[in-house]
Amino acid sequence: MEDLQHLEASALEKIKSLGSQQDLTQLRSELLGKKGLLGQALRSVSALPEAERPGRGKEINIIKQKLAAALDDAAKSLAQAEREAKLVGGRYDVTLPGRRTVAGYPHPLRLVEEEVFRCLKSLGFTVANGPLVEHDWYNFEALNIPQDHPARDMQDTFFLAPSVVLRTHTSNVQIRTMLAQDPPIRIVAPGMVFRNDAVDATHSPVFHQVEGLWIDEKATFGDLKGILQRFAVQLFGPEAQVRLRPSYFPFTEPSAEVDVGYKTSKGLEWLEVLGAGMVHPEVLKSVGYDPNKVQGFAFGAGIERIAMLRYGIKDIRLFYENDLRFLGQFGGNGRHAPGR
Ligand code: FA5
Repeated sequence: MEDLQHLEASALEKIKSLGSQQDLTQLRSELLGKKGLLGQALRSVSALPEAERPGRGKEINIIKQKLAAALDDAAKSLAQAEREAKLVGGRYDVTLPGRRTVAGYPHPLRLVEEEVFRCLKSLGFTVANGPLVEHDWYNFEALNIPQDHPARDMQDTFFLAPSVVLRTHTSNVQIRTMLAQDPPIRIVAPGMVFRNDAVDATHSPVFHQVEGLWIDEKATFGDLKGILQRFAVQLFGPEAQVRLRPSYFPFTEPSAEVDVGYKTSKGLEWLEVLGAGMVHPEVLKSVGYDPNKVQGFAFGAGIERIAMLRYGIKDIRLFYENDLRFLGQFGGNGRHAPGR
């Protein structure tokens, strides 16, 4: 009995003073392993008189459980102590300020697109999309631009096959939407468009447009002007002005080019940002609408041109060069600019 009490006390003492996980593994095997002290004690039970054996065996097992529990507790404390030691004194300096990850930021063209959506959604417009690779009929013919019509020269076209084009404008979505649903219609259709234009500071062969279309029984040119003015104010501030110049599009009559006026040190300057007009009766007929019953207007704006005006960017090519120093100036007021 006494020898068992001694064994327990000295084992607990050793457990308390353990310094590492390695020592703990060693001690666990010395005490509880097959050839360990408690194993030996159990084996020695058989040498005792039969009457003493059960009591002795029970005693040894109780001690075995106590020591196993004490070893488990010690393992947890050691692991915790080792983690803390690593953090404070080891490879990690917890007092160093954190390294900031550079968050992504929206592209300025995306920001403008979102602003346009915000303006038009509040007027009940919903977003519609259409294909970039388009059949000639949706891009031209249904928009009252027949084969050999001189108006096709206005939009130099990339042909993929004799009747398949990269869409030259987002107006194809007008046709697809009107074919798919009955009036009233109020959609805004953003996306990429393609033209065989030479690159310069204000032209790119791939650019973005956003199309608007409103068809119902009485949508008027006055409504169109009102929307465009609202559009200009939302995008360029309360002093922005809108100027409509008579123009020609085969799919609208009357048609207008719309310029936005903005203040510079030299006075008011104007930049053409969109084309617009009342949807031509021939277009309404081509989608099966009755021009005597419904009418409406459409407009198509160049996103790049709006972004150039809004942010004072002089060269359209900057949008596509992916220079992070340029792109980082727009999202979240430049807070995420690289290198900060
Ligand atoms: C059109 O594309 C007509 N579909 C717009 C329209 C829609 C008129 C609905 C009436 C009704 P336009 O070719 O003018 O029109 O182009 C529209 C806008 O796209 C221009 O005002 C300009 O802002 C922009 N744009 C045109 N060509 C380029 C180019 N190469 N690079 C960048 N922006 C361009």
